[in-house]
Amino acid sequence: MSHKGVIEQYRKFLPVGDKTPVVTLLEGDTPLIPSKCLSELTGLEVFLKYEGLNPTGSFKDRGMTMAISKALEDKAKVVICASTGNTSASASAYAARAGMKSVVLIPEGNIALGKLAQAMIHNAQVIAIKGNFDQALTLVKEISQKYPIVLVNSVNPFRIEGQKTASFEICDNLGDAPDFHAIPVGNAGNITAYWKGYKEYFENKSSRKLPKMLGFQAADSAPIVYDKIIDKPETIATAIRIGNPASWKQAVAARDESGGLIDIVTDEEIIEAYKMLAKYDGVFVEPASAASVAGVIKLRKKEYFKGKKGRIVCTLTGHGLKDPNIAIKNVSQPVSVEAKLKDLLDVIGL
Ligand code: AN7
Repeated sequence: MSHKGVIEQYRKFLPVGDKTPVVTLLEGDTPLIPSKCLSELTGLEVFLKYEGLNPTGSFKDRGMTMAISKALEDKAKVVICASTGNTSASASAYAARAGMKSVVLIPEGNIALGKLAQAMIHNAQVIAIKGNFDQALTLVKEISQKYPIVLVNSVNPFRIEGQKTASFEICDNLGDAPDFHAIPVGNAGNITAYWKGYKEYFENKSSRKLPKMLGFQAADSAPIVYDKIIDKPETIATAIRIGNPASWKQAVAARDESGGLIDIVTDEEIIEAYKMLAKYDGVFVEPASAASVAGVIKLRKKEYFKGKKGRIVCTLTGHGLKDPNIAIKNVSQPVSVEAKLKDLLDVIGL
């Protein structure tokens, strides 16, 4: 049977009824790709959950199909979010499909080009604020409390419900939960959602074990690791440039209940993993997504996996095409030659 989106696929695990109008772009059903280089490196079986293949190029679509469907059920006309880019891309696409207006607040100068283009072409009202994501989130929370506008950030519980379906897919794919699950952490909605999904599948006897959750924050945007709000978060991975995550407590619970950890990865480690995935596995992700892989590489160096067996799943949260500038900046540049065979052969080395 062809895939009909995450709501139809996992309806019995989701708070939807017969009357819920399902707004879907057929998100989900993303590939779980074996990683040869990471499996060799760690000695465990490593898989990449490639969420960049969702309709708007990130995992946010799983949550947005739920948030927008429920907003439509409640007859909402306008939705709002703060975003480092992917939430706004997804919200604007699903709102467009539902015939709703979307308003998105982004931190001026700190959003990847592709994401900005998405929100704009989907007809969102895009407002760049002279501040960071955390300030934008505070503002949209206040607006949604005072006016008839539905907030579709991950503080909206339907977002978490939709995003937990990624865990279900992984378990269905592997026949069980993995032993370790590595994931980037920004606003901490996704680690919360995955852990909820793994627990529900386990309780439903659809899986026999629970993974240890391994979360990774960028080194200068790591409030959970340092247990303090970061007023001026910085990182090349703009998607996770967040200093006061909304789902902070839930992320800590996921870490502690699962016996996992939340650690930092530096921008250098992120870029190294980003390039490695593209070069050896043929998988192009945006920098924030590479944080999960950078984390696994870091843990391997610290011998965390030594003597351990089993499977590691790394979530790759967004597509590399979201942020082409970063790719171009971090590799050698194309050479320019005359349109002559001899010149060309010289350059190729033939
Ligand atoms: C590619 O779009 O917060 O820990 O506003 O885009 O659930 O926040 C994006 C987050 C990881 C972190 N990878 O997930 C937004 C936003 C990518 C992301 C994260 C984001 P959360």
